[in-house]
Amino acid sequence: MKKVSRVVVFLMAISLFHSTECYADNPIVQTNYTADPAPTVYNGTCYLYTTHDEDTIVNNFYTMNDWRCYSSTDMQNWTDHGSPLSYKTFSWAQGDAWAGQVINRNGKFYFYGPMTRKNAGGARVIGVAVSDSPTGPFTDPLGKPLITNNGAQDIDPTVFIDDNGQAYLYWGNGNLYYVKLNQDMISYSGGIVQVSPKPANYVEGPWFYKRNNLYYMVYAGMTGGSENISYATSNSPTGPWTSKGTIMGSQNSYTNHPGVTDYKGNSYLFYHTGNLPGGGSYHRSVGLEQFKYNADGTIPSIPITKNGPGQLGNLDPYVKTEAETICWESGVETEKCSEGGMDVCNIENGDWIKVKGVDFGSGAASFEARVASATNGGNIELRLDSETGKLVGTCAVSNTGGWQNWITKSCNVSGATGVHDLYFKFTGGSGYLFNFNWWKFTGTGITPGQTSAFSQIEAESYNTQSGIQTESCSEGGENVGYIENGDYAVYKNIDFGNGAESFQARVASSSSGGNIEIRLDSLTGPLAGTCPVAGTGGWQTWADAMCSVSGVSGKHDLYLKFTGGSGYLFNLNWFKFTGGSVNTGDLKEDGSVNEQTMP
Ligand code: FUB
Repeated sequence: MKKVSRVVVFLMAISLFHSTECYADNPIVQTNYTADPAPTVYNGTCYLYTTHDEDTIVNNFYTMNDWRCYSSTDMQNWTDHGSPLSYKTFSWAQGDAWAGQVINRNGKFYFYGPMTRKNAGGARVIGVAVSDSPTGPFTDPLGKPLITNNGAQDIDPTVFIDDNGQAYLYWGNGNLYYVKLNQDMISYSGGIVQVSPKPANYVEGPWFYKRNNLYYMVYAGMTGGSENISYATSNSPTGPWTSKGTIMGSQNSYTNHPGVTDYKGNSYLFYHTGNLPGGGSYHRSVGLEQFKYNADGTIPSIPITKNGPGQLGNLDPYVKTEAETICWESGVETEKCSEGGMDVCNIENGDWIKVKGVDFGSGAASFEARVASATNGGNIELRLDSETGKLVGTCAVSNTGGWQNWITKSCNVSGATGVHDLYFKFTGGSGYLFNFNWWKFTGTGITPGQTSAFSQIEAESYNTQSGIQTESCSEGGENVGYIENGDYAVYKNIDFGNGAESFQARVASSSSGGNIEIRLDSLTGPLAGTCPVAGTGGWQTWADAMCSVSGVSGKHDLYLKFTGGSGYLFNLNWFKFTGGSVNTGDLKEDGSVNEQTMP
C-alpha cells in the first residue's frame, strides 16, 4: 500500500473502527491492497494467495498486475512471500490478474487464474501455471490459455480434487461453468458444462470444496447493489446445487470473494473489504474470520470483525523470524531481499510493526536484527503491547554501505518476560532509515547455575556478540561464522563448578585460523586460556581445537574473543570445558599446534 500520512491513517482508522483499538488485526495485510483470497494448507502452514489492487488506479477500474502469497501458522501473524507470479508469467496475457487459486497435487503446485488475452479484444481467459514450491516461482506449462469459452465470463477459477482423484475446475462471471481436469492438471476431458440452474443470485467468485461427503459452492452473490457471500450445497460434485442463502455482506467494496479452509481443527472464511485507509472497490483488503459449521453442515452467518480469529499459539522469539512476519504495521513496505525471500523496506522515523502474541518465557537477554542501510540508519526500539509501550531494548543500526548490504546487529534486552505483543518501533532522522530482513531474541539462559560449562554449548547460543554471524552448519543446526579479528561472543551465567582445566571447540577454517581467547566477565577480564585454531581445509570441515584453562571456577559470564590476522579466521560450531588435562595439539611441546583432532 502506498504510504499515506500517518495523521491521515490515524484519523481514517479511528473513523473506520469506531473504537480506541485503532490497530485491529483485520484486514490481515496492510503493506498491499489485496483481494480475492485463496487459502491452501500445506505442510502444516496456511498459505494465502491474493490478487493485488495496485496503488495507482487506471481508468477507474480494477488495476491488477500480479498475485501475492502470504503464510501463517497462527492466523494472526502473516509472512509476506512476495509475488509468485504475474500476468507477465503468461506470454499470451496482456493484464488483469484477477481471482485465482492454487492446489497441490503430487508435490507440484498448480495455479489457475484469469487474465485478458493479447490481441483478443479484451477477452478474458483462464491460464494454468505450475511450481515445485507453494511460494513459486510458477511457470506456464502450456504457453496458451487452458480455458477459452465465453470471453466475458471466463474468470474466477476454483479447483478441487475429489477423493477418487477426479479434479474439477469451476469458474464464471454471470454463469457458472466446470470441466473435469485430467490427472496432469493442465488439460481437461469432456466439454465445458454450464451449470443450470445456477445457485441463487450467483455472480462470480466460486469456491468449491467438500466436507463430510457434502459438496459446497461458496460464491459472490448479489443483494442491494453490492456483492455478498452466499453458498449452495450438493450431494454430487457436478450438482444439482441447492441454494443455502447468504453468510456475509460486503463492507466498503462493491465486490466480495470467499476462500474457505480448515486449519488446525478450525474452519475459516477469508473475504475482502475496502477497510484499509484509502480503501474502496478498487483498493480492497483481505480479512479473515473463524466460524463453526452447524451440526447439519450448514454455514452460519459470519460477521466481519476488526479483530479476526484468535491466535493459534504464541510466536517463539528465540527462533529466527522474518521481519515481514507481521500482524499489523504502520508505514513500512516489503520488497525482494538479496538474501532470499522478502525484507521490510521504506522504513521511516515513527513507522512500526506489531508481531502478535510473542512468548518471551522466563526472559530475553539480547536481540539480533539483520539490517542494511545506505543512509545514516536509525534505531529499532523493542516495545511491549503498543508502539508506545514498555521499552525493553534499543538496537542501533548504522550505515552498512547499501540497502542490500546485510549485517547482524545485536543489543541487550531487559524486562521482556511472558507473552506480549511485540512492537518494532523505528526511529531516526528523515528519509528511509534502513531495511530489516529477520530478527531473533536470545533468552537469559536457563535458571542460573544450570548452564554448565561442562555441557556442549552451541556457539550460536550466545547472549550478545560483536561482528559475527550465524549460518547453517554441515554438522546440523547452525554455527557461528564470518569471525574476524576482534569479534567476540558472550555466554552469560556459565557455571564452572569447582574448576575447569581444559577447553574444547569444534572449529572449521579455510584460512590459517586464529585464536579463541577465553575471558571471564568482560572483554578485558581475566584470561583463562587461549585456544589456537589451525586451518582445517574448509569452512565446513570440522575439527576439535583444544587448550588448557586455569583460574576458572564458579559462575561467570564467558567471553570468547576471537583474534588473528586479517580476513575471516574460522567458524565455531560448539564448545565445552572439561575438568581434566587435555592434549592441546602441542605434541612437540614447542608452543605450536602440531596436530589437532580431526573428525
Ligand atoms: O478482483 C477482480 C474481480 O473482482 C475478481 O475476479 C472478482 O471475483 C471480483 O472480486
